[in-house]
Amino acid sequence: MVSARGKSRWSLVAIAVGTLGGLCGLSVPGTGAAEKSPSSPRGMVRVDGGLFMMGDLLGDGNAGQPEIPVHEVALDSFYISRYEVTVKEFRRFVERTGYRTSAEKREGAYSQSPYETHWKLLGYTQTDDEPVLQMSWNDAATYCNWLSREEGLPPAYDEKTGALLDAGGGTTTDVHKVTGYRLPTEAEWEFAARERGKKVRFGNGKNFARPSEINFDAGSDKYAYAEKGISRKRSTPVGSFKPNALGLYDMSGNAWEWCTDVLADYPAKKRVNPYVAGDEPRILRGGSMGGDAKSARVFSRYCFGRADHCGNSGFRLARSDGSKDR
Ligand SMILES: [Ca+2]
Repeated sequence: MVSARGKSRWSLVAIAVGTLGGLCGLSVPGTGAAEKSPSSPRGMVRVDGGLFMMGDLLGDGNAGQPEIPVHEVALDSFYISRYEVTVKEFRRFVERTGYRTSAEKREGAYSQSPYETHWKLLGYTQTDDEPVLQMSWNDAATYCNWLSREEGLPPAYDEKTGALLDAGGGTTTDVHKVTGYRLPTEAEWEFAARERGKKVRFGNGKNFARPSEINFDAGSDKYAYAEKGISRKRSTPVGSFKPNALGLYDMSGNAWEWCTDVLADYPAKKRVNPYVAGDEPRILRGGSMGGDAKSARVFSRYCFGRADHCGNSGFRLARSDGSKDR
């Protein structure tokens, strides 16, 4: 479990990033809306399991952020969505259920910012194929459960506690006993973003960030591993930029992506299919349109409470494979 001191430190990180996220509610000229979007239905990529060294292998992380110690992780195979969940997909869920998001219910942090928005009111107009934003972890988990039920699968989450559920509806900490749609674990997310654990800095398989290749805030040139350029401060259609070697789009940048885990400091010892249970805060990965290149690194970790949300927060889906083949 994370220490009280650790929680305090992370709360400050979350607040700083949340403030940044609020800036994305500003209306600014869009630049990526006309770029190509996926023509085929959204699908998932099977990621073969394996061993990798999780954590900041390149030494770029903030001293106070626990991207280290680098430690060995073994993962079984899993599925992860090629794209972030889109406005169109989320709207279908809302139209069929009448669901109201945390932001619409004024739950969680950041809904009271000067740029108060929700997924239908962002301060700029999104197309249907842009990532749904202002998502809380609770919103993402509820969407996962709805989609599971739509397809006749057992729901993955207890929506009250945020706990994972196995196929029989019992609470589990073994992610591979979860049958329905869920969020990726933090380890799965990093493994997939790093093309099955390669030593790369960004989720498109590259070590240098260009705003023509990743939707991040490139308005400053603070880092040697990023090109200074445009700060869109808005989403781009999912799949606007080249994917990584696994065929995954926007693993760095665009929407910031919720993971299923609760925050904890990394241990030094090896972990197998790691999943950190608990209440909150929950992990976000990959940086976003409103974050700088440092936050878009595949190693970068942030967190919010379960009902918190901001103009950058979205998600993508995962499923367990069920086989033990690492
Ligand atoms: Ca993303």
